[in-house]
Amino acid sequence: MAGTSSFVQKLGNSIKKVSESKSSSWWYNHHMRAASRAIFQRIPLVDFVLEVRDARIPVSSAYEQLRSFPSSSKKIIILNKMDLANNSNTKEWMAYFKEQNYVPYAINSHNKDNIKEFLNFLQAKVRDLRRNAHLSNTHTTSVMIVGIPNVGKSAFANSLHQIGRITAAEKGKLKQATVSPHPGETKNITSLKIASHPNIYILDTPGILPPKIVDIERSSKLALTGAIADSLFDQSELAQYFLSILNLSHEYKKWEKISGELELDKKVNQIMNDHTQDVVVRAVRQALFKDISAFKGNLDDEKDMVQLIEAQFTTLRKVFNVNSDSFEAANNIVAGKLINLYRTGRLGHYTLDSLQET
Ligand SMILES: Nc1nc2c(ncn2[C@@H]2O[C@H](COP(=O)(O)OP(=O)(O)OP(=O)(O)O)[C@@H](O)[C@H]2O)c(=O)[nH]1
Ligand SMILES: [Mg+2]
Repeated sequence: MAGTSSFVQKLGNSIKKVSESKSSSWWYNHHMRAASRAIFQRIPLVDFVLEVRDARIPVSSAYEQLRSFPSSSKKIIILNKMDLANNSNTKEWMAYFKEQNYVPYAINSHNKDNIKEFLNFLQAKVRDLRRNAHLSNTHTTSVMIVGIPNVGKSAFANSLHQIGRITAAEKGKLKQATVSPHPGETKNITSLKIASHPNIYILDTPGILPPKIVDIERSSKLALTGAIADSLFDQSELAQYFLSILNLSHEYKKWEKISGELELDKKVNQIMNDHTQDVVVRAVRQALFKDISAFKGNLDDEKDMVQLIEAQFTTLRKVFNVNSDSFEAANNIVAGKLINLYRTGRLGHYTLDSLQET
């Protein structure tokens, strides 16, 4: 997309440089290699594979190791974090995957009703399997969750376990998978029970990225959604890339009604006295709306986009009340705060993979 491409290039090249600075890729270390092998060996043994992807990047978050695995009714594509993606884009992606003969399912792992519906769907699949394969009533079904890091595999597994049809005693006894905002949290394959009579077990697995990601745009999207560790590249570059997306979207227009409510200085004072996130979110939205609306340049022109983003950083330093001796350090703090708001869905809903480009 014109207007975002220079930011994609900058961020993507930074990520590429880090990955090439080590003899083997920094994200594909020996832990990942071992986990990848263990997962691959188990795939033929399980009854279902749930490939968890990020609904914001339905293609860029594909688990490449599954490519050599034949597409079958055994595999279900989960578009998780649907609450963070653009709703109508998710519907279009669902239709696309169905057309391609995949079985897709969009999920918000934090939503109980959503998880309940998915459990019903999965149990119907399990019943079909048992009938078609003439399995005995005592057959235990195993379902493996796979995917790239940080797409919400463990959160999904935990929710299925918590909502699952097992006794309270079993829930109390059984362990939980660790969930974290940072990629690479899960290190081992963990089994969680999600249904009894007949038993269904779910296997949570470590997130795996391919050893090399050659596509610069793809690595930028993976970085923005949180699949690649933040410590490995410049947070300002990431925030600039996000702002270039926000500035070209329609999301900020929804913030018009809050734009005239309070002057920025008063707002900053209020933030200093009130640390609830709501006030900060409103102030950030208001500031971004004002800057974009007042901007007279052409946002398809990269120079103009750079100028707007510089102005937005200046405003955001005030909104977040960041004072630092170094300009660079201040911008990094602003970037970290902005990215955190984006990743928790408080700065709009964006689907970064475009169906038209597929
Ligand atoms: N908004 C939203 N956040 C989610 C959802 N699912 C998971 N998360 C969050 O995403 C982050 C990553 O979740 P995890 O379950 O640890 O991800 P993972 O895929 O297991 O990550 P690795 O173990 O590193 O491969 C956490 O902060 C979760 O709370 C969802 O459906 N919506
Ligand atoms: Mg995990």
